[in-house]
Parts: sequence; C-alpha cells; structure tokens
Amino acid sequence: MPQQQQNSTTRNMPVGNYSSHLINGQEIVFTADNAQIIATVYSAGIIRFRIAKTGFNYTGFSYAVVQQPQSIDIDIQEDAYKFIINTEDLHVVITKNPMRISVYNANGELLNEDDKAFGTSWLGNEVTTYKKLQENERFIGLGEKTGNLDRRGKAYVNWNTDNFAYPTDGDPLYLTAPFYIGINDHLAYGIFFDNSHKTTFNFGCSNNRFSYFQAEDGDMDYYLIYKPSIAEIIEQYTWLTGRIEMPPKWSLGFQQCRYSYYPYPEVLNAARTFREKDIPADVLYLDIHYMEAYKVFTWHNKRFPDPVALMKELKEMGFHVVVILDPGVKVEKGYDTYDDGKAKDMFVKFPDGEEYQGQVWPGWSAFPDFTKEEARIWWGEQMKVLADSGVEGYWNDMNEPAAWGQHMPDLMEFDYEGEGGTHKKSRNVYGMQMARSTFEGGKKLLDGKRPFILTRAGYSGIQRFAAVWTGDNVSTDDHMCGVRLVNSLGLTGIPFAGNDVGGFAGEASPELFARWIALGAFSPFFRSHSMVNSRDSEPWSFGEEVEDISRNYIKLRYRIMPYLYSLFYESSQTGMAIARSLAINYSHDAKIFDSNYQNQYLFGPAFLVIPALSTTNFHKAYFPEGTWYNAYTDKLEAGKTEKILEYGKEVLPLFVKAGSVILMQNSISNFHNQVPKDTLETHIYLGGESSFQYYEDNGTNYENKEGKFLTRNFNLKANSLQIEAPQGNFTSHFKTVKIYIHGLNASTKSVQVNGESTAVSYEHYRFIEPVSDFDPYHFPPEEPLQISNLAFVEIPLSNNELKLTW
Ligand code: MIG
Repeated sequence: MPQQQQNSTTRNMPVGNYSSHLINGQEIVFTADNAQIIATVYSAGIIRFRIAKTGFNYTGFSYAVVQQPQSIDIDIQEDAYKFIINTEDLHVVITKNPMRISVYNANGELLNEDDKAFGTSWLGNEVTTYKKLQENERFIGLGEKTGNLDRRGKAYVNWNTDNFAYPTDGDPLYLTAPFYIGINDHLAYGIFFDNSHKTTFNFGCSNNRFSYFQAEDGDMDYYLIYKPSIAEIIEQYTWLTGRIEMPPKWSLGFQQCRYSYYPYPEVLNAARTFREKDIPADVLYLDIHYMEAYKVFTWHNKRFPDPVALMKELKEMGFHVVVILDPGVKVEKGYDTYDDGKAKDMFVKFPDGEEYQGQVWPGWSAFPDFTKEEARIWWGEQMKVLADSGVEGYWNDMNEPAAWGQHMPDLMEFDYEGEGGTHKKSRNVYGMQMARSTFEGGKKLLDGKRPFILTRAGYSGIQRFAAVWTGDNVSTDDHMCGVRLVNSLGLTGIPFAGNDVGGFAGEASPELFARWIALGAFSPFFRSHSMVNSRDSEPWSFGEEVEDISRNYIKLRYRIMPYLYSLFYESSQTGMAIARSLAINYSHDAKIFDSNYQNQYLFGPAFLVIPALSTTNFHKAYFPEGTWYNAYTDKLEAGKTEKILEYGKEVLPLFVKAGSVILMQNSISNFHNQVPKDTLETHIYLGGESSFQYYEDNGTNYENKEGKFLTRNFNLKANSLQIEAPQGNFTSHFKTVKIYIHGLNASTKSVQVNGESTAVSYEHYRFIEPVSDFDPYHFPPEEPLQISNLAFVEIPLSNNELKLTW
C-alpha cells in the first residue's frame, strides 16, 4: 500500500509506473503504482487530468467549471512505452514507466512536459505537479496577483485574505484564480488547476528546474488548454468556467464611493455636487455606516430614516445606490436575520454542531454557509428589505471571509453542495458563493432588472456573478500601476474589474488623483473610493484644475460608451478581456514584458493606454507592432519603437491603433434618466483593417436574453468602411452616423457613400478640453491637444448596409 500518513520520514511519492487502463470514450482511466490518473478530453484544445492516490475520494464537483466534455473526434494509440491522444489541436503523450505527461500541439511542438522524475507527486496529503521549466518560458495570469507581468522566478499562494493596504509585492490577496498561461517561444498554453484548497504556484522560484502547482490537500485536477493565440486560450478557459452576463449599463458609468457617506444628507450632497459641477456619475455607495450597529439587512434609523424617499430622490438625480453587504451576521437574540438564520440552520458550524462565531464589524458574528443552496436562497430573501427601498446594487466585502485576527479555525465545516468540506477546502470558494447568492437574490427581487454585484473575494468563475475590485490599495503611484492586477484578472477570464481610483488607504496628492482618474476612465470598473477619516476625495476635492481633469476624463468615459458596452458584449460571448494586457496581442514581443512597459495595455482593440506616474511629466512608452495615432492630435507613432513622452497631469498618454473603429456618443450625466443624442460618432483610423462588432440593448433588463438586442459589424478596410445591416430584434437609438476619418489626406473633397459622391466636411476635434489652470509648458501651443481639420461625413443610419469608400 502507498504511504498514507505524513510523518517526519515522508518522502516525495510520484505516481509511479503504469499497471492498467480502461478507455471510456474520451476518457482513459489509468492505474499506476501509487495513483489513478483520469485523462479526459473536453474539447479539441482542452484535456483534463485528475490524479489521485489510489481511490478517488471526491465527486469531481467543481464550483468553477460549467461544462461537460464535448463529444469530438479523438484518436488514442498505445504501444509498449506510451499512450498517445490526438485531437485537432493536441498531441498528448503519456509514458508508462514511469507515468509522465507531455503535451504538444498538433504540429508536434512541445507545449509543456512533466519533470521527468517527479511529474505528479505527493508529500503526505500535499499534491504537486512539476513541469519542466523551459528555457524561454514566461508565465502570466493567476488573476489578482502583485508582481511583474511575467511571473517567472516568483511563487504565489492562493488563500483568500483580507490584506489591508497590501504592499505592492503582497501575497496572497483577496481572490483565487488558479489559471495561468505559459508562453514558450512562439507558443502558449493555459493551465487551470481546479483545487479550492490553499494552492501554491511556483514559476521557477528558488529553483531552476521546474515550475509547479501544488495543493495542500485534495486531488490533482488540472486542465491543459492549447490554442494558437492567448485570446483563444482565454476563450477556451472561459468556455469552461463561464463568462460575464451583460451588466446594467449604469454600472459602466462613474461610481463614487467613500467609507462612508452618512447621514443621508451627505449622500444627497454628493449627488447634487456631481450635477452642479457637470461631472457625470451614475453610482453612489453606502459603506458600513448605513446599517444599525453593522447589522446586515438593516437601515440605521437615525442616519437613514427614510431609505425609500432617499433612493427615489437619488434616482431622480440619475443615481443608483450600491450598498455594502458583509457576510458576518451579528449574534444577537431578537435580530431577525440572526434568529431566522439560526433557526433554519444557515450558519457555518464546528464538527460538533456548534455555531462558529468570529468577530467582525458587528462584534461576534455567525457566517452563512454560502456553499449550501438553502443558505444562498435564504440570503437572497434577506435582501428584500434593501431591494424594497430601491437598491439595485450590492457590494460584497469581507467575504474571504475576513474575521479579526485573520485565522479562522480550519476544522469548521461547510456543506459544499452536500459533499462536505472543512474551512481548508471551502475558504477560497466562499466569497464566490456569496456573490452568487447575492446575484441570484438580486435577480429575483428586481422585477427583471439587472442587479450589479461587486465582490472582493472570488474563485475562478466569479465572473459569472460579479465585478471585482482589488481591495484596499494605497494612494501611491505603485498602486496606481496596480492596473496590472486588473489586466491580470482580464487574462484570467475576469474582465469586469478595477481598483480604487485615488487609492483606498493613505491620501492622494492632486497630481496622483489626476493621473489616476484619467486612467480609471479606461478601466472596466471605474470607481473612486477612500478610507474612513481620510481627506475628501471626490473629483472636486483636489482643486479646480484636478476637477477639470476629472470632468474631462469622466466625460470621455461616457462618450466611448457605445464602444465600451460592445466590449462587454464581446466579453460575454468570448471571455475576452476588456483591459488587455499587451501579452494578449503581442505575446511574443519581449519588450512588452520590460518593467518600463508592462503596465501598458489595450482598452478594447483600439486604445493603447500608457499609465503615467504623478511624479513626472516624462513617460517611457513602447509602441508595439502597428502604427499608432496620438488620440489627441492624430500624430502618428511607428510601431516597435520606444519613446519618451512628455505630458503633464492634465493628459493621459493615449493612442489608437491604425485600422481601428471606435464608436462614440456625446457625453451625458448618467444612464438612468439621460439619453445621448441620436448621432453615433464613428471614428475610423486609416492604415489598417479590422472589424468591430457594435452591440446595443436597453441596458437595464434581461430582454436581451430573449433576443432584444442588436449587433452590427463595422468592417474597416484599406479604402472602405462597411457598416453591415444590423442583426437582432432591437431598434437602435442612433439615427445618424457621423463618420470621422482619421488619417484621410486633407485635400480630399469627397468620398463615396453607397457609391454616390458625398462632400467631406472638416472640423477641429478634441478628445478633452483644456483645463482651467492652463499651463503652456505642459500643453505646448505648437502641439495643441486638438485634431485640426478632421474629416467627417454625417449620414442617416438606417437598417440598410452602408458603405463608405475613399
Ligand atoms: O474592514 O467597509 O475593502 O473598501 O470601505 C474594512 C469598510 C472593511 C474593506 C473594504 C473597503 C471598505 C471597508 N472594508
């Protein structure tokens, strides 16, 4: 018998040699000396390996995976030394003595192979898969992790943790996404290690032999994904773990948070100030002070005596409110939520059946067992008091779960969908299940409207339920570069993410806030937040100049909404990131991993964003392959070049890829009670080709799921733009299209619209307005931030195809 107990003489135990196998369709079950291996082909590009010490003792249930194996053509071969599994994309070799796995693409190029001695091994109950470190291998992904874009040489732990004011190399943080992408010369592959226990990923850290992924307990269970591009690898990964649903459009607007706005006149005051100052915003947050003694599902009756009236007044001003929900339920007889939860057996317990209690904001608290369906439904029902007040957004905080002291006892027991699990197995999925419960509860209560859920903790698949923010960051430039965490979440199938603009802990300087709010406008989730008792940090709190800068970029955010909303749709269909690390499109260009450039990203396919520090006006930039338009001036930058840019805090370095289509509208103050003009501004950037799929629906409810939406392809070629007829069952708000032709020869007098010659008009165009404290040094007059004489044609937009040629 294999060794079962860990003791001081435990040595590494690999799976050993092959002894027998059984083929079951797309699955092969191997028995080896010390383990069983189940290899299951999920799709042409995905193979799953489950490896357990002899005798699987689990159901194979996963909170992350939403797919079953697809039935496809595969070919299995066996000889004296090995098995081979071939699919359209994969060539997998499993040797017999010892049992080791190597994965190649269909051309026979090596993607990834086991360490020849260790492969998958155990040290006691700890299971590890060792992969040979390849010479030029890089590692990206793993979700919300600090550190460089290329994670080689580093190791990371997944153990959801309330990490207040985390250092810029802090680990672990709040969320677990055990999926990474290895990049090997010209190839890339993905590995998703679906084990909810504490896991460690080592990318050649403190060793030069292997990378490995390891779990404290449970079985080895990983999916190896191969496709030719990283975008397709993400598409496959999110096929497995699910994708976002279209969020309510208001949640893509600017969101203002603070710990905390209370009593209620403070909230109204913030709302009015946004409107008076003409700064668009859609959301205000209520942090923990809205509750009575921090009791979840209560309103503090002095601070918020009439929430219904408050929500109504805020809605009239175009604001949605998002309220915080912490999982800890105050232990207090006579408090409905606690009494009811206890009576119905909804809380996490010790193995002897006693309720677990930990201290959080309300004092001693019990924790709903979100891994139990009844508890999720129960929690959703508790939300009624908030939904009845008009709340449509819910913010799940402290759901790692956090408790003072940060050491919850491991013996606690969870339902884990009936399978049972200790704290060790359940912790990393707890936050995700809370978000799921909140999302499903919200859907039931909101009469068909889309709820918005924001979560701090999560596990792979969290994207199906909630947006994610990166917790308690700090007001420093380094933390602003925490956009890298957001981009990394995007690599891991979690596109709807952002960080606290301005920084949560500490106090932003005006320069830092200006830089950060401009950057935030190009973040999928755009929210400013700050710590209790810190300085005011609304866009107007840093002086007039920063107020102007904030207005500029928040307005720009609202103007690009037709583009951005379409990107959310794309993501809902393919899992594609919205803020795209350059590693997605330029995976094999070593420059993009350079620490000077690793923060740069594409926002959708068109915008190249260069995060700029607050301490300098000089910014190193790298332009990857292609040609790049300066977004403000239309000046061209050649690809594959490095450059030092000079921009004061008024301006975010922003470029547009030649060959792009960007769809815009005029700025509005909010999405609740304002509509843009019916002109769809279509910016095309000559010098390349692309196709952009525009998406539109009503932005508020689930009629889109019944086909009430439209898509419309904008196909840009070297000499033409084709706007295809719309598809779908929705009437567009836009009646006119104003096509701006960037890069058109300025002497062009006419273009062809559907074959008919049409005069071109010219106008000056600004992405942003000059700020009040105009500084000619930072805003050089010889290079005004304006596109002079931008060509355009304005034409009616019908449901017919439209073709523009020049
Ligand atoms: O113990 O609710 O990350 O955004 O403002 C701190 C108060 C609890 C942590 C969250 C932060 C929030 C704060 N919360």
